Amino acid sequence: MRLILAVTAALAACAAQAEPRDITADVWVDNWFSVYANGEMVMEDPVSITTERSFNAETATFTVALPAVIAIEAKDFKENESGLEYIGTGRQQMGDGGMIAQFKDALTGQVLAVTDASMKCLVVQHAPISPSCANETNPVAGEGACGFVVTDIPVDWTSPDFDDSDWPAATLHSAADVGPKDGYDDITWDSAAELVWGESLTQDNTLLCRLTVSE
Ligand SMILES: [Ca+2]
Ligand SMILES: [Ca+2]
Repeated sequence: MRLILAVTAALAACAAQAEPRDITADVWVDNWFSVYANGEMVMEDPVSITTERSFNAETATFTVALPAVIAIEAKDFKENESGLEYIGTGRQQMGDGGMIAQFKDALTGQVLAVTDASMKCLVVQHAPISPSCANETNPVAGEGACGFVVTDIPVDWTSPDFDDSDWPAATLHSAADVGPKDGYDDITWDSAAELVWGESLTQDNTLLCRLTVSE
């Protein structure tokens, strides 16, 4: 009897903890993103990364049990593994990234989580290894300054159980450095929400980031 009561109490506690909540997310990424909540994809940037000047912000509401691990894949556009864009034109450059997001209780509007220095971001594509690649007349991915570093994506990186303790913290970047525009200006950002990326806005091209939304 005591065992049954204990099990019942444990189930009740579990059910209370897992009560689903409606979360509204605002996300802006230069240039493309997808968002997972407790391992389920809940948002995907509808504007293709190959769209020039893709600076849209997206807002979506999804249902998830709290606390929820939010996993964001963020990509700065690159034409190939060299990390460059506009290759072979007068505008050939490394291009830069940047991201900001906030997660609110959909009913009350209370901000429950934001992008800031407490989140974790693993860079999985870094290129070019030297900025001088952007000055080459014939930049070849993988050669010299145009080398690249690719990190394997852990298969379960969106899972709430994934251990990100050895991932680096996100790096904060100023609005002046990121130059956020277009969709960014359509959102009222909470003062705690920070622009983040890897250490390099230009050379860190694909990031996996994780943060937790709690009550
Ligand atoms: Ca970009
Ligand atoms: Ca870049």
